[in-house]
Amino acid sequence: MTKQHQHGSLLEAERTRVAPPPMYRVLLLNDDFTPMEFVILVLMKFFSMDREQATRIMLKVHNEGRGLCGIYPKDVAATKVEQVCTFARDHQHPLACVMEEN
Ligand code: NFA
Repeated sequence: MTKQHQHGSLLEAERTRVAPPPMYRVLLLNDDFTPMEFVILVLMKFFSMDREQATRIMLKVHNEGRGLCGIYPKDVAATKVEQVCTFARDHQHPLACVMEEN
């Protein structure tokens, strides 16, 4: 490493390091109509959960009003929300999915 590759006392790799992307929580919200089994299927299909994990999150949403599905960069979180909302609407269920900045 020669002098031309430094600015002040910082190496190039340190100087050009960027901040980590802002992360977003994706949550499911409870309602009185969407079947429990449908919510479990959503968690398995879009959040890669096994049935046991999906059942735990579904029951948390059912009992507490909302539950965390995952934490992702903004574009990934927005895509998950869109996919879940579209899938729910396609099956005539009112299931709501939202994202929140961490
Ligand atoms: N509360 C819904 C019911 O009793 C189940 C549900 C769970 C809906 C989680 C939405 C989210 N059928």
